[in-house]
Amino acid sequence: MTDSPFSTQIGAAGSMDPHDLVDERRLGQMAGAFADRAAVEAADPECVVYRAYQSGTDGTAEDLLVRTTTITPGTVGSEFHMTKGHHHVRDSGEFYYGMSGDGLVVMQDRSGQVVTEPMPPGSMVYVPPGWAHRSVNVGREDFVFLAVYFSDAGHDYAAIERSGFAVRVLATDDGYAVVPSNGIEASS
Ligand code: M6P
Ligand code: ZN
Repeated sequence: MTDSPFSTQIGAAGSMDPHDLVDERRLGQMAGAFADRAAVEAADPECVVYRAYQSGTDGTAEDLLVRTTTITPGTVGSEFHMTKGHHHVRDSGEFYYGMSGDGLVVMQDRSGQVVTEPMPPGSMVYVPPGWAHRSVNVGREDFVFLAVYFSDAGHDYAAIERSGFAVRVLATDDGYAVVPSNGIEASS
């Protein structure tokens, strides 16, 4: 819990100074998120897929957290680098703000309905309560975004690890395509 007012300086590349924690996710830690098993095995497990800086720590329902996430550019097979994706343990909303690079947010409610929203610099996306969310770097540079959510929201990865999102975001000759996951071999 953060019990005093504070401020932090956010850099263009997503750094936060000061910050309370840095979370770095490497490919080897999220191999199951990507569909192409052979591509995962051929890739460097130490490759950093994203890095997040956070201010404020998990605390009471009244507290908010702010977090920047920088997703590196790249693909695993033809699937773009992305976050694992999660529901909140306590259904609650989240604001995303696109800072730099080309991103896309994939959101899916518990009935399976999917909505994707591009997140160019300056855009704000609202993730309503009950919608799982995953961010994808669909560009060639770092994709940096800022997130604000309740500090007691919690990350529930289990449902996404079990059945995944209904769509995947793949690289194409002229950008990206959002395609149904059906028929794409899942690696977990
Ligand atoms: C955003 C927020 C964080 C989340 C991070 C990475 O910054 O939604 O809560 O941890 O993205 O997403 P994930 O944990 O699903 O990999
Ligand atoms: Zn969230």
